[in-house]
Amino acid sequence: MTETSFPLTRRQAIGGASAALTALGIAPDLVWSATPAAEANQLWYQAPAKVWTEALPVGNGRLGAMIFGGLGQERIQLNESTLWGGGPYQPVNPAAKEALPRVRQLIFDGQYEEAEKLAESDLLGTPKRQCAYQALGNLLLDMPGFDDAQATGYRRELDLDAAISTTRFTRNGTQYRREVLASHPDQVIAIRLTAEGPGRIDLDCGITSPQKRASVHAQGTDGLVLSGHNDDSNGIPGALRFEARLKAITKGGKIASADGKLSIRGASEVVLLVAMATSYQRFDKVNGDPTAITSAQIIKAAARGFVPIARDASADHQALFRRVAVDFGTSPTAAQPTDARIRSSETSDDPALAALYFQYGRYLLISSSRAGGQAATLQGLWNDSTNPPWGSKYTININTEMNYWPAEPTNLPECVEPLVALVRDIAITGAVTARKMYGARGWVTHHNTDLWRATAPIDGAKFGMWPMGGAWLCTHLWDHYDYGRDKAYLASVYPLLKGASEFFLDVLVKAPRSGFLVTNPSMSPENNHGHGSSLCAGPAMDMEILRDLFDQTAQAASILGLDGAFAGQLRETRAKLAPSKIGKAGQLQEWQEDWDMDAGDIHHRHVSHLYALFPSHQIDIHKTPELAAAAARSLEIRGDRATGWATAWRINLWARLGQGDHAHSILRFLLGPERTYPNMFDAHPPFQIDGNFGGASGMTEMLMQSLGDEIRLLPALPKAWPTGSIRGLRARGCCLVDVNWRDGQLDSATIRTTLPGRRRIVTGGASIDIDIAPGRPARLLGPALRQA
Ligand code: FUC
Repeated sequence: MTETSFPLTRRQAIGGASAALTALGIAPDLVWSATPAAEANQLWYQAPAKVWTEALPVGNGRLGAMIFGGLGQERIQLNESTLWGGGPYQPVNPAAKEALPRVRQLIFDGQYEEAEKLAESDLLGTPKRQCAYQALGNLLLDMPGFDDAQATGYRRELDLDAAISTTRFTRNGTQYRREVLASHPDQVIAIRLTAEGPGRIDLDCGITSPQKRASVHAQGTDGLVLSGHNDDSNGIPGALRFEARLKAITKGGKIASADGKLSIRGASEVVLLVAMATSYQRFDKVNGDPTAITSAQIIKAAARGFVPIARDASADHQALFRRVAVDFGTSPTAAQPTDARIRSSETSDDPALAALYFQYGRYLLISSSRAGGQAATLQGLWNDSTNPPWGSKYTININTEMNYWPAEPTNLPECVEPLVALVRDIAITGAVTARKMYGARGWVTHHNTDLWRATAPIDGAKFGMWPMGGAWLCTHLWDHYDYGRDKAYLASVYPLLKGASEFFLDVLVKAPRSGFLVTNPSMSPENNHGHGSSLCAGPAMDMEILRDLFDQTAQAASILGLDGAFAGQLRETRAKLAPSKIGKAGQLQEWQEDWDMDAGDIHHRHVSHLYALFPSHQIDIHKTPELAAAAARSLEIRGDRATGWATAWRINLWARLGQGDHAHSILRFLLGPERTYPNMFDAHPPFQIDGNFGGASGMTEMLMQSLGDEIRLLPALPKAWPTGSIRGLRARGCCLVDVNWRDGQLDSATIRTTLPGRRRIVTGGASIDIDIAPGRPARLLGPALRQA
């Protein structure tokens, strides 16, 4: 490899990847390292982005950039994950504790409208809204005198494997190239502009910001600094300082600065390094020094230069990305630009587009959720507004959880770390909410949280009065253990599980008619049951989440040899929770009463009561066939088409029901132009990233499911993917799974593990019990399943 060449050669990329794996404590032999065909992992286009949902995302978990690929003017929109509105606050409503028994009674008396009114005035947090994630700025690159009409041979692309976006075009016989990446090791956005031949690059470079309290100044002749202060939000004073620092490194030509802009003339190559930081340190601590942070990062990155930065950034990304490789088959449209394929995907099947969407989901998770940083928001990391839809925050009645559905099975467990860190925070702030608003032990979070880890109910009683957000997130803490079986990690999260359980031991109440224990007030998110409100007691989803929470907490206690009496109390309480019921339409009942057909919208996007089927395993086609049939009936009533995330949830559910063709028909809708923007971002609409992650999870569930020590291969393989393979999926209990299929049946599979023991492998009607151990992978041959 020469000094300036990039991307990497195959061997160098894998070498870098395995070194990075070792640093992560992961044995390289447990990782399937693919060297994918470049084009199979690329999004590409023949014209610049006109709007933001055509621009291409790069991210390192903290710094994000959206690249438009403009000709005469390039816009690179910038994000930093801790730039939110407002500052530390505690939204406890002191009136809540006194009003709570009255709201409960109104609900038990069937006075739902009155209950909602009282909850609205006395139970919601103060303020009633949380703070928003916000855009930081834009890097604008102008090529003076450039006439777009002169350009030929235009192509822009995002390489999901190299994690680099490249724009190429020719003008007056000169080929121009721009590469943009977000480096995790070097914590900068790095941009390189090159042109064939000497001295061909003329460039004016500026930074703008939508933030009201921001200003730009030049630093010497080759640097720009954007500094500012975040805004107030819902009456919460802005408490953050932020800074973006740019340095230009040129080869040849001249560089000068004036009026907060850099002007470069006659250069052969330009490298731009951008560092960004805020003063955020924790939800209650905002005294970081963004000037010191960005200065140090720029000095270090500038000393390294573009090629080492790019090489290390790709190797770091590939250590995660290359663990899974997929082939769902090809199609005649596979050679077309990505936007054309999306446009035609509903009418002409494109299995390779589905594979690209799957890998894009993994790319987006790696790019938006890295250890030490913030969890992926409603828009992951990418947001060009100061007032984005739903604040681009954490909606935890489905959306944040969905973001992390693909993380464990598609072999990205490190990306879950920011979610675990978020739960550690909300267990602290949520303990105050539990004590002051409910008079309860433990901790609670409702349907949203933000950078400041607010945990009170918000937005309106009919959306926010749902105390289960923290409990649902706890199931992700358990899953992280169940996949990796690391007891030290389990010990570190056990107090969070225990605290979440304690809250419910204190607030569950006996339903007067049935005598079962229920939550009250609560709701089945965010569905109006048709009797005056969404507020109710003991919706099916709450009972299902609590069964998992209590089971998993008790199991954690027993694995850790702790709290025997407490675990016993959880088991006793679990037995008193209201059970699942089948209603008059043959459906799984969403509420204690058989109200499903009275609901305000029987096609509602939320399918909360089906949590028991997916993501939970409480309902299972083999183990609880009657409930599974009722869940299928509920799904039929709801219908297949919904908003982005809700469509994606339906794919996962039909996959759990073993209905591959049904799951696939919904997937085609998700991949089509109504639910996928040209840049492959999910359309809620507007853009919300959960559908991307939920879609990747749905495809995983079609090909492999794991439950305890059982691994199901091809449980919902659609006819549209007759032959293919997937390598490197992760199953519960430290297993890695490669599957090849042919003519719609299992051809062969390999199961590897770091944890010796017996596993049951199931496919079609066949099953086999095998003993596997580290270094002794099992190779199975299909379709009848025998050991090779
Ligand atoms: C919930 C959903 C909406 C949207 C919002 C962010 O309120 O019901 O569809 O996803 O979260």
